[in-house]
This record gives sequence, structure tokens and C-alpha cells, in this order.
Amino acid sequence: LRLETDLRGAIERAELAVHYQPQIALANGRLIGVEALCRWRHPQLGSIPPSRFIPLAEEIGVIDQLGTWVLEESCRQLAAWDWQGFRIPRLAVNLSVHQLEGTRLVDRVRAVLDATGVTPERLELEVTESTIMRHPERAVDALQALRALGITLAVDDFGTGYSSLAYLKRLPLNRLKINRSFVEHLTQDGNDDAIVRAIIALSDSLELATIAEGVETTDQADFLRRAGCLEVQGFLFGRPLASEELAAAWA
Ligand code: G
Ligand code: G
Ligand code: MN
Ligand code: NA
Repeated sequence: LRLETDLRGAIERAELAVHYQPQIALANGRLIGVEALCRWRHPQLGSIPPSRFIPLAEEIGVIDQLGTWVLEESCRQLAAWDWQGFRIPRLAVNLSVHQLEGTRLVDRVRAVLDATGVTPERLELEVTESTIMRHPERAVDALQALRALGITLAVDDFGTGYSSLAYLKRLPLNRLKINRSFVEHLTQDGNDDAIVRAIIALSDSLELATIAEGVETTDQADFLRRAGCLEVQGFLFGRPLASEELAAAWA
């Protein structure tokens, strides 16, 4: 109950922060994007992970407000980095199920892009497979409206939920994110090796890009490169960092 009350005021009290995790091109090690990840620094309880407060925010109905704040803050930061001469090609932001199913999402995204001057092709929104599959017909409409803005769309946590391949074909998607549960045991578990190869083959045939997350070892990165995955994210390349830390490490 305490956490619930506190979360309602957390945005106004500026307790939320956005951290940025590098996304890397395997071909040359270059920074091709960042994923915005929300953090909550509770004044008494310390840092509370999103796995705890994102579901809570959905439950108590503040996820729209929180999600809009993350989108605004990260787009503002991308524009500020541009001004400093630190140009990051792409910004990826996570969408929750309530945001996708709400009616104001497209207008909000457009308003944030207009206000910050970020051009739509640099914004990627990540939607989990289970978010899409909750009401697939509604998701088709929402995702088409977002694509029409000129932004790109990635399926987060791909392979961990139940997705219908028929929908995958009908949705206006650009990228599949290979979940870190499949990457964790790459080169040590033949099943995971096979699953990752299959996801990449599926992406290729649907003309989608892939990015693997949770890459922690050079063996995993080498496997992914050989398998034809072009982009990666993970502790081997960089943890999620505060904006000043990211610029210090990569600008
Ligand atoms: O950064 P970390 O590994 O703790 O993130 C845990 C989970 O929280 C991830 O699944 C991530 O997608 C989710 N998450 C982080 N920031 C946001 C956000 O701004 N909005 C939504 N909906 N989910 C987020
Ligand atoms: O949106 P998503 O659920 O994919 O969020 C990514 C989460 O995964 C973040 O919370 C981030 O801190 C975490 N993460 C990113 N890279 C790694 C990694 O290499 N290893 C592990 N264990 N976690 C990671
Ligand atoms: Mn994500
Ligand atoms: Na994920």
C-alpha cells in the first residue's frame, strides 16, 4: 500500500530516472541505438526495479502517465545529445499493455516528437509479444497507426509468450528482440542454439531485423554474428547507464 501511494507521487517528486542501454552493430561495434529503461529511486527504500513498479503502475492506473514521462524524457535527452554533437541513431522505448490499448497513444507520440524535434524514424517502440497477443485485432490497428507516424516497432521478449505466426505476418513490425533467456546458454545448450537460429531465419523470411538481448560473453556474440544476427544488447557491450554516464562512455 505504501509503495502504491509513493508511486503516485514519484513522477512529480522527480524520483524516476531513465537509464540508457547501448545497442551495438555486431559488424563494427558501433553504437546504433539505446533502449530507455525506467528507474525509481525511492527516498527511503532505495532503487526499486521496474519488474516491481511497472506492474504496480499498470495496476493502479498511472502507467499512462509514467510511460508518457519516459517517452518525453528520453526524446528530450536524445535531442540534447544531438545538440552536444553526440548523435545516437535510434531510441527504443518500451510500451506497456495499457498504453497500446489506450486511445490517446498515437496523439501522444506525435506530440512528443513535435515538441522535442526528434524525427519519427529514430524512434522505435518495443511491445512485448504477450501485450500484442492479449487483443491481437486491437493491436493490429494500434500498431498500424503508430507505423503511419513513421516510427519503427520491435517485438520485445520474442519467443517467451504465445504468438501466432499468422499475426506476426499481419502486423507492421520492423524488428524481433531475441529474449535473453535464449541467449543466456548459447553455445552450451543445443536447444537454445537451434531456437536462436530459427528465430533469425523466421525474421529473415518475414523481412524483419533482429536484435539479441542479454549478451554477456564473446562466445555468445560470435555465435550470433555467425548466425546472421546484426545487432546486440547486453552487459558485454554496456549496462543501462544514466545519461551523463552514457555520454561519458560513448560520446
Ligand atoms: O532495466 P530492467 O532489466 O530492470 O527492466 C526490467 C523490465 O522493465 C524490462 O522488461 C523492461 O522492458 C521494463 N521496463 C523498463 N522501463 C520501462 C518503461 O519505461 N516502460 C515499460 N512499460 N516497461 C519498462
Ligand atoms: O525491456 P526488457 O525486458 O528487455 O529490459 C531489458 C532488461 O534486461 C533491463 O532490465 C536490463 O537491465 C536487463 N539486461 C540488459 N542486458 C543484460 C545482460 O546482459 N544480462 C542480464 N542478466 N540482464 C540484462
Ligand atoms: Mn525492452
Ligand atoms: Na526484453
